[in-house]
Formats: sequence, structure tokens, C-alpha cells
Amino acid sequence: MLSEQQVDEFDGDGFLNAGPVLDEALLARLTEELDRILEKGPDGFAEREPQPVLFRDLAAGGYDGEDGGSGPTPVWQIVNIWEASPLFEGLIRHPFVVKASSQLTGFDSLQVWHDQVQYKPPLVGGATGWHQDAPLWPSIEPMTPVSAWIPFDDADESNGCMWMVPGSHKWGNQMDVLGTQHHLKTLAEFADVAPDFVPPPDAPVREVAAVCRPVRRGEVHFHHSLTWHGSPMNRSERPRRAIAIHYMTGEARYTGRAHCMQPFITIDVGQPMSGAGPHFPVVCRDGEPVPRGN
Ligand SMILES: O=C(O)CCC(=O)C(=O)O
Repeated sequence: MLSEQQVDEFDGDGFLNAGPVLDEALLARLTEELDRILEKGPDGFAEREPQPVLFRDLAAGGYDGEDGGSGPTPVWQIVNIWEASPLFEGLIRHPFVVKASSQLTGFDSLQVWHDQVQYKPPLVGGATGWHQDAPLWPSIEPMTPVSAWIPFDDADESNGCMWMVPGSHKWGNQMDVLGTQHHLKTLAEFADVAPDFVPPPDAPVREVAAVCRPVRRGEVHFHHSLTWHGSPMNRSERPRRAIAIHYMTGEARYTGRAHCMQPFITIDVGQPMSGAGPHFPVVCRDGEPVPRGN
């Protein structure tokens, strides 16, 4: 469980490092499994083999352009690794992570919208441009999800940890502004996000002051789906492997709009996502984590 102080910190900042959660034995198994899947690459899965929904180089397409091959500064993105790996299915259902997400959203029912590995290789790992999550997920409304971000390497300034803007989750959808900031890619550039932006007058935080969010292997970091965030290039000699698990609350409904998960939604527009099908597992019911197979 998170303390009241931690929940308040999340409410004020729009993010929280909940501290050490995963033990080394589990981390070692997860890291080995992740490396096995990274090694396979996007074309390494047999037709009927359990596989992720998407495996691509974000820096060669993704947020900025067309899906494509691999570019010179790759960010390998794997969406729904849990579908390729029972071990990762255990992670999206991790009792602490699920309970904390329930506390932070104030909802006692939660589903996985999708998960997302981002791997920035040593020396050449690319940037993940400044963005907010919820506007990139137009298939579901309202914009209330929360994400748990779990690194498999100590993530810090040097290998491309995330940066966030405190209080920005209360500034609404500002993707028009953030979409103009994708030129910020290096560590030296990254803090200089939207210097001319004026936050809404009624917002509790009224300055854009980006902060670096180091997270150690074993710790779990949470962010709100409207928090401004991104991560610069990895120019270090260390890898930066991490997974974000994006949870949607019991109020999520299907809008009919596009996203890579949209083809897997099996309900009509306007229906609650609780009936959206097996690609969107329920992980929390009545405030309690739901184990696999339930
Ligand atoms: O792993 C990263 O650097 C970015 C992840 C991200 O944008 C997210 O979790 O929403």
C-alpha cells in the first residue's frame, strides 16, 4: 500500500517513485525473458507463437512518423509483451503495482490498456519526445489512466531516464504544444521544454520546470496520463531497458478512434472497456488484484 503522503505527492506532481518493490530474483528472470524477446526481434516469432501486439523501432516511426525499419538512434518498442510471456503477465498483475494504481486513480476496478517496453541501446539509444499519454490514446475516454514504469537497468540522466513536468497533469490536453518540442532529443536539450507555455490560471502549478526522474532497478515509478514526460537519448555505455504498464480505470469507454490496440477491441462505440475482450485483462476488481486465469 502507498502512504497518504505518497498519494498526495502523486496528486500534486502527477508522478511518484514508490521505491523498491521487485526483488532481484524476479528482476533477474524478467530481464532474461526480456532479453530473449529482444533477441528474437520483430520478425522472430512463428505465426502461431504467442507474441506481442507490436515490435518496432519508435525512433524510425512511432510518435513522429510512419512505422518502418530501424533507424540510427533506435528506441525498441514492444507493445503487450505480456501476451508473449507468462512471466510478464505476472508483472502486469503484480499485487503491489495493481493496488497502488487503484489507490492513485481512486478506482477499485482496473484493466490493462496495454504495456510497452522501451529499450534504448547503449551509445545510440534514441529519444522519446515530450508527450502526454492520454491524448495519444484516443480510443478510450475519459483521460484518467495511470502508468507504472519499471526499469530493468538503473535509469538515470546518463542512459535516458524519464523527465517530467510537475503539476502538468492539471493543465489539460497540451499536445499541440508538446508536438512542437520533438527537436529536444539530447540530455543537454531536454529540460528546455516549452519555455513560453503559460499554464492555465486556475492550475495549482503555474511554471514549466522539467525535472529528471532517476529510477533504480527494482523501483516502480508511477505517472498520470496527462503528465508531460519524455526521455532523452542514451549516450552511455549502459542499456536502458524498461516497461510501462498502462492501466485504465473502470470508467473507460470505447470511442471508436484509432490506436494500435483498437483492432483488438470487440465492443461497440460508447460501451465500457470492461467488455473489450481478452487483450485487455482485468487486473483489479473491488479493490483487490485479480490473479491470472480469473
Ligand atoms: O520509457 C520511456 O522512456 C518512455 C515511456 C513513456 O512514455 C510512458 O511510459 O508513457
